[in-house]
Amino acid sequence: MQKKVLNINGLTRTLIVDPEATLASVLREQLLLTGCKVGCGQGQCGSCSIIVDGVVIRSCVFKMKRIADEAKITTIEGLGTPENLHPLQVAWMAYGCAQCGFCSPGFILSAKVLLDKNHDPSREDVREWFQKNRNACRCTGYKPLVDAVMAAARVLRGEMRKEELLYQPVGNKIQGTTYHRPSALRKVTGTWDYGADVALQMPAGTLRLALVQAEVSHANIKGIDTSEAEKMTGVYKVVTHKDVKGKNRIFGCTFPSNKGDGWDRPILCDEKVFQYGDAIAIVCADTEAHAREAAQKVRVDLEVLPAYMSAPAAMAPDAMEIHPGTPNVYYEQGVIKGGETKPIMDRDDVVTVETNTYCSRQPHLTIEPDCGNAYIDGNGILRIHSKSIGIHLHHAMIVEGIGIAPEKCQLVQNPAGGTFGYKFSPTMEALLGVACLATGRPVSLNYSMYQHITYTGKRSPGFVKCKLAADKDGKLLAMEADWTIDHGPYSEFGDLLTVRQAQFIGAGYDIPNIRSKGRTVCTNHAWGSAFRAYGSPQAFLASEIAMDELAEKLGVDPLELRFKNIYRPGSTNPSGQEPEVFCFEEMFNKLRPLWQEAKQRCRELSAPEKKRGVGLALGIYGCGLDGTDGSEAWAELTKDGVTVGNSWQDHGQGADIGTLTHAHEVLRPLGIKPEQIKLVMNDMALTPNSGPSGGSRSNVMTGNSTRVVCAMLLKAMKKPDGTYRTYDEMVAEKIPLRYDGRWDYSGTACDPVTGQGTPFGVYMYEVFMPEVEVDMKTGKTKVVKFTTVADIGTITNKSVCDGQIYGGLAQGIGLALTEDFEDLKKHTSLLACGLPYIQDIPDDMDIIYNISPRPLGPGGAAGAGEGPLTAPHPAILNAIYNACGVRLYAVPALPEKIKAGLEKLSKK
Ligand code: MCN
Ligand code: FES
Ligand code: FES
Repeated sequence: MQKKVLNINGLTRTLIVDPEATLASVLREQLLLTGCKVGCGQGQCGSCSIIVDGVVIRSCVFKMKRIADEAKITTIEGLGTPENLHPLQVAWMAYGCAQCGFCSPGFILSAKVLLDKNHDPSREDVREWFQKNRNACRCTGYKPLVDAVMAAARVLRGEMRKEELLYQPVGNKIQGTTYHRPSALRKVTGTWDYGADVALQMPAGTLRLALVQAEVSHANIKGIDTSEAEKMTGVYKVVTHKDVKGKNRIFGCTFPSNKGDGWDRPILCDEKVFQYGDAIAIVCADTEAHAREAAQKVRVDLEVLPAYMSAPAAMAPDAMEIHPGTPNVYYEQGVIKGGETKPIMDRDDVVTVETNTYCSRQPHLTIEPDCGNAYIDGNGILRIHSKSIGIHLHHAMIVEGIGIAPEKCQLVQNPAGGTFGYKFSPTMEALLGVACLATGRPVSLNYSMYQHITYTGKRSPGFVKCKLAADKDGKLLAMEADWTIDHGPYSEFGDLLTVRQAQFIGAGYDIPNIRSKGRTVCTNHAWGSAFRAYGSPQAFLASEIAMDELAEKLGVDPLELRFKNIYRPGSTNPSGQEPEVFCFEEMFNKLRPLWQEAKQRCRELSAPEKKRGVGLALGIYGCGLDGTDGSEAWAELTKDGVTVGNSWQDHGQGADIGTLTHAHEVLRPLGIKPEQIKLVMNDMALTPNSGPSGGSRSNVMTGNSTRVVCAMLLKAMKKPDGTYRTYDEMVAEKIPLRYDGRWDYSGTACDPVTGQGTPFGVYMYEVFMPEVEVDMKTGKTKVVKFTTVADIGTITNKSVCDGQIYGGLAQGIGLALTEDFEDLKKHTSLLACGLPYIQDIPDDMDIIYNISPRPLGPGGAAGAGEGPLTAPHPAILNAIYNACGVRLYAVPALPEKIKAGLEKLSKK
């Protein structure tokens, strides 16, 4: 131990510290300065950035012994107060930079040092700075962050006032504007408490948990010996499957035609290990360090079995059933639309192309690792706080497995540092519940980034074949597709993902005749969880490369071929459903002149060493769960305004501003200001079932239910003369103050044999046009410009939509070029998994909105989150082909693959 005298946020403090401890741990754990966020813990993400003597320090890897006495330390808590924010904090709020907000304190402090040194930086200076300081953001696509730094610099130079940065409502209207999200202030001041922060604030006696995890991918468990671990310092209990009171399985919500029963995922492994990282035991101890140490001492006797690490391996005739009794191919989905396709494909006057693509096991790479807490409250209710983006859904999936009456368990969402869909699956909820019940004590569990990456779900790889047939004029006549989804060992939502291929392969085009078939396969690689744009990246990779190949074969421009075939009145999508709006014609017309310019630019800027190319793809996504979907909310008049309650879980996308905007828009006739609307969200004790925040459904579903309940309240307040009753008048007249309501979409889920149905009432439409530069020596590809035309209906909040689209495009660039989680030994950190940093994402990104109000959308809006990640990657692969002639059918397009392709071409 060592005494340190440090100047922290302007005040001299005397601390006793372990010289080997990191600055981050001292700030967070000893001083509870939890504005210092720890993401990777490995110096790779910059979320823990702190200013020490005017230098940006990644405090998670900076040991206390390196800090000189009297060092001046500035944390986010010392930068500005809510009453007097630093211009960077205001700019972060104004430009929508704090989406999940987990990276915000680190970025803001890093930018502060830059602006102290350079009062007038260029955008490139800012980008270089964030690159050099490893500041990583998974949500924003970086461009808004640069905008914010440039704006803050203007304020600091005295060219504008910081008050001018934030949008002030004109005519009391916030819909469609850049009004900041209600959570932004807490995010930029470091007081938005994520799960790991909540854990530090829990009372003494809280047990800290560590998992004993499988280090093989497939095995029979012959015995678990916890005796040595139980004797370790600080250990309270080691929980195994024997302590689980219930079924010890998580329910996978499987479809009736699934060959499994959905009860295949253990909470704690009992008979078998199904994948690397599977939880076998939970050590509950006084400190996290003690729990982790003891976890090493649990002995697990395993009989290792052959591991089937991809779908083809698990489909081999001699492969054993991973879940005995259920075939590895456990769900099949077909499409039968229109007439037979074979006679069309065989015709002499028809042009056909066929692609065979592979979409990878993309990792989510949130900057915040998974974490959660649980306790039993004064009413004997087990309360589980986690990053769940479906609190009611997850409740239904876990209660029977834990062995608790449904009414005795409630889920609550902690502020989440991004999920991008991995939290559509329960991760640690059941583990927390089991540990809390087995010990009777409050518990908390934090994954390290290694655990987070290796033991949360991933995008399921898709092997997709797509054959298109067109007449000589390029009019599509028929499509045949075949797909195989590697869904890892657990069936939850694996059938749904397979249905998504039926819905999206070839979507966007009027294809009258389709015959397709696909299947879900159980493997021993990472379990398949939802990932933004769920299912569509696999589908569009195949059909959007096929469209480019068809254009080439026909000798027509790829934009014009698409234009000829897009949805027009009379068209139906692959599910046989008529699109709710026909917006593609306008979208392509907007893009056409830019496409011509881009082609010209690429020709002009291409050099023998670095070639440029431009590509196209379209993408579509539905807003909702398949078929019938609904959402509940409530609104209550209070003395000070209106309180609105719903369970619109927030990944970071902006559930708060969505709720506020929809409520405010309906309640505006009252003259109510946005700040008079209080939000109560995402706690099963207080908020109703609004459904999960997946499938980009919430802006439509919960936007609508929020509007419905606000309209009910407004109606109740209306007087015969058209004016509105006050709170006191409502009370005096004994008119109810609270209104509970719901909104439903009644569609038909797609049939497993024909794939036909009316799964979604509202869709998002997007066209992607990236420009790339390929280094002809190394094969390294850079996206230098990205233009997209998006139709997401009426805009609810402009900076949210911009941020959703920039962020989605950035993830598409990662999917196309760098990201993967295939090699369990290699792909174990943000860096090794290929997380894009700022220099990997172009600053030159343009969004063109085409606004077609949706008949069923709240105020005409669709969703926004998933559209931008549907098909940016085939567009990038098409651009690579345009640049250098190398045609790739699999992502990521790593430099070595392009280089090999170039070498092959040069030998021709
Ligand atoms: N929105 C809008 N105007 C529209 C459409 C949407 O302002 N016309 C806003 C909504 O109010 C909401 C946001 O855009 O704030 C996204 O809305 P929507 O597409 O309905 O999606 P959900 O709210 O259901 O959120 C989920 C969606 C999904 S499925 C994933 S995955 C995802 C995503 O949104 N993960 C995200 N966006 C993310 N953004 C961040 N920062 N982090 C994640 O983990
Ligand atoms: Fe410190 Fe990532 S760099 S948490
Ligand atoms: Fe940057 Fe979410 S806002 S990681």
